[in-house]
Amino acid sequence: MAFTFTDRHIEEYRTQGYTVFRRILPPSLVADLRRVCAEARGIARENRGPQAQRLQPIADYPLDQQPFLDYVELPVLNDAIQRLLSPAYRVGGPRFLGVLFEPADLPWCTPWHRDWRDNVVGLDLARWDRIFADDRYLNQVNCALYDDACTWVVPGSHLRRDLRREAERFPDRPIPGPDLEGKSYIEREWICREYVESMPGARQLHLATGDFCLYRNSLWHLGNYVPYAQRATLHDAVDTDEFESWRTDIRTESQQRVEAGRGMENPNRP
Ligand SMILES: O=C(O)CCC(=O)C(=O)O
Ligand SMILES: [Fe+2]
Repeated sequence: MAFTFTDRHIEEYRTQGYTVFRRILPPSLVADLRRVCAEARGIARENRGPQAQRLQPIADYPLDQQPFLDYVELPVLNDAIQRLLSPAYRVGGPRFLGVLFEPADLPWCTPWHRDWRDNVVGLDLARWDRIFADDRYLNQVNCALYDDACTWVVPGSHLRRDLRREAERFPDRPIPGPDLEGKSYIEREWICREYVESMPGARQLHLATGDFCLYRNSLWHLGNYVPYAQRATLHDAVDTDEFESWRTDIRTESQQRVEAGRGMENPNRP
């Protein structure tokens, strides 16, 4: 059935921190995007090795940009985003957008995190704290070109700071991922799964081909990856002027704080 926008999308986005526009991409666009993303996977692995998680932003690479522009301009998608939020919101597009891939060799997962708070080196945490519950900021997209069950979230956590049980589970900063050193393929798969499920309230997102998930990246979330599950998932923003200029300011400020030796409590990923 063709995608239709409903009030349920609004309610999910507000209360759970994410909603899925099921099968919103038409099959012809999925086919075009798959073709160009297969090339993107090759570039990502050439540049960053077999375990590369992503290529981003797509505009920086010698790829056919047209399928990504077709995605940005898709009328049904823009209509749904504007009904959910307002006409001030737009799809990020190639200058922002990346593609997430499966690893070639071994399972791994990211640490549990809230984006920006936990993975921007030098960030002044007060800057994140001031905007984390404001819908104009921190809207992120995973749009699946193959069925994708990599992402896990704690629904509703976008509305609040950490609960005591979450702080008790992850007392250290930066938040550690699982220790996979020297482990075999299957051991890594098991250890990651245990790590993922150790977060109270964790829920697995199941996206099917053509699904567009819009989520607050202030949610507790992570990505859990196995080489046998082929993945090409567009990773984008739903952007606003406010979020765009906040990102620019934060990058400059964080860089300055690093140079001054401050704000090192949150560098999950250097
Ligand atoms: O792979 C995913 O779906 C999530 C990745 C993620 O959260 C990140 O890299 O910050
Ligand atoms: Fe993230």
